[in-house]
Amino acid sequence: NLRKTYTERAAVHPNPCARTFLELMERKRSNLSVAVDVTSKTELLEIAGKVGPYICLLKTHIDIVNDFDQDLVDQLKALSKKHDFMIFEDRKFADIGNTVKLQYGFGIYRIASWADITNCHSVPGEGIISGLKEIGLPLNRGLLLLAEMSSAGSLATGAYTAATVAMARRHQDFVIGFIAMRGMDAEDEGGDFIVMTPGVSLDVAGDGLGQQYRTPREVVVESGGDVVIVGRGIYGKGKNVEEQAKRYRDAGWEAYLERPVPVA
Ligand code: UP6
Repeated sequence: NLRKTYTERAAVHPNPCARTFLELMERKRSNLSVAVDVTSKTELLEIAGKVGPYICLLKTHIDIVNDFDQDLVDQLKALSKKHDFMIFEDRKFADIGNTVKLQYGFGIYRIASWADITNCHSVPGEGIISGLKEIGLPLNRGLLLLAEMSSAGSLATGAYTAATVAMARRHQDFVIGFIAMRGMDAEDEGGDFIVMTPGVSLDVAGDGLGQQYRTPREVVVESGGDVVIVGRGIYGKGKNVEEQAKRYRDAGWEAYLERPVPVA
């Protein structure tokens, strides 16, 4: 996967959600996802509007928004149409299949009704995927599994990561990729998974709360990630959001173009 272009991967990808996303990245020349972790609707919409032209994917934590309402969802969807990006609710589901099904489809947020992509931990076992799939598959949604995490001391390593990749391989109709710190090529004999990597900054190494940052080049060229996820590096204190979004978009895309090309 590392050596193929997004377009080449899209052309043969069996999963419609993955295909749509890979095509979007190439069309927009962006492998940047912005993690908009702010607590007001106004701020969320303002940042989404500013980064919209530069991103392939808007990542939300919808449960941190104080004044969440259906209008926020409607406006986010309108922005995603206007600027051509997809929406990823970073819900990190972690319960039994029946419970996550309810959390995904119901409640105040009704995540499945608007988020193209969501994610879950593999710690409960495969039932979590089956539960989410019952809601998401008929809607053409995609799921990412957390195979690794960016935070210091993460327990998602080694055998846990390998078992997570094996789980994904058994659910390729719904699982489109991973949250991981590197390409999962070694483990994914057969199947094409999109690796999205958080913990990305061009300026700082950490946040004092366990987050660990690497550059887009380290993530994409050296480690084989596909999508760089950037949060505070773009909208943190004193930052010009548009300037930073453009800067990270350029850095991510340059890294993608620099990746090794096929020999044969
Ligand atoms: N995130 C990580 N590391 C992971 C998984 N997810 O940082 O292993 C998410 C966080 C946050 C974003 O929940 O929304 O990615 C990173 O934001 P930052 O760039 O501001 O640190």
